[in-house]
Amino acid sequence: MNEKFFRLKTFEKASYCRYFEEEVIKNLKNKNIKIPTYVSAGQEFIAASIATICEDLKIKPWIFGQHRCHSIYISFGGDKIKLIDELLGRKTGCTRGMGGSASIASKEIKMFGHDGLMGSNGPIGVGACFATNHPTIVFMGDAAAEEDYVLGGLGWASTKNIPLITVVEDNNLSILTEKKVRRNWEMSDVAKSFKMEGYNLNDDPIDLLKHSETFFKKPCLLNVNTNRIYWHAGSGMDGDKTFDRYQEQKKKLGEEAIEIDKRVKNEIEILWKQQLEKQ
Ligand SMILES: Cc1ncc(C[n+]2csc(CCOP(=O)(O)OP(=O)(O)O)c2C)c(N)n1
Repeated sequence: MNEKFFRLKTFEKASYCRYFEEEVIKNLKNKNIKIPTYVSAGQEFIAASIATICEDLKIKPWIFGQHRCHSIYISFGGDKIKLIDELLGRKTGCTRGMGGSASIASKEIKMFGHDGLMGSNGPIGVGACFATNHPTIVFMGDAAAEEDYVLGGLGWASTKNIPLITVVEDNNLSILTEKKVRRNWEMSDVAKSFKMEGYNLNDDPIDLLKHSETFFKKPCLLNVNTNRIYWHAGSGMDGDKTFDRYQEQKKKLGEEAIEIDKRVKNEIEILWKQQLEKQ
């Protein structure tokens, strides 16, 4: 895939995710959204890059996300109106207003909702992939990856050589506890010890593209270092010095990205306004 095309396509997806989340923050603050909400701003280049790669491969994977999954749903083509409605608790939401932010499911894009038990999507995704041999992606956080049942699933995936990608969105935090307090090991090494491909990389789209050669050919684990902008389940911020991949990519890509950014911001603001007026 042409590198510039890939970067711009990924940037456009990330842009939809970012402006969607900015509206989520506004609507949490003004209490239009009344449920616990997990915001993925800052981490959107992971799902955006992998979704762009899957489109290029013409593969529609099954997706097992965790609670912080708005960007996954949007990047893989989930209906944004249904997500707005879900967050507003409406029956027209993607999970009929019953799943909320943390359990987003979609038959259209084959995304399975999370049950709230951190890391449970790991072995469930492995089981689905093993039973069907359908290309599957499990997304989880760096804390979820520490759960024992995640490890059992990874061992099985490696032994059975199934078309599974496990993506650890490593924002270094479990709620507010840093990784260095919790453990002295890396998930990429754990994957290697299970004799599967294991990589430790950044959320720069090109880094992700470079590690995509084995996607769905054999099981692999990507530990992707990233940054969360907003606090767990709320609208507090981790600090204004947090590295922001979105701003970095916008600067790097220049005029074309600025155009995309403006167009998408406008589109998303209108979408939210229209949905809110339907109340
Ligand atoms: C088995 C289990 N333990 C604890 C919790 C409470 N809990 C919910 S989210 C969370 C932190 C999740 O961190 P991580 O997996 O890194 O994802 P992030 O929120 O950073 O995206 C915790 C401890 C839970 N839901 N399930």
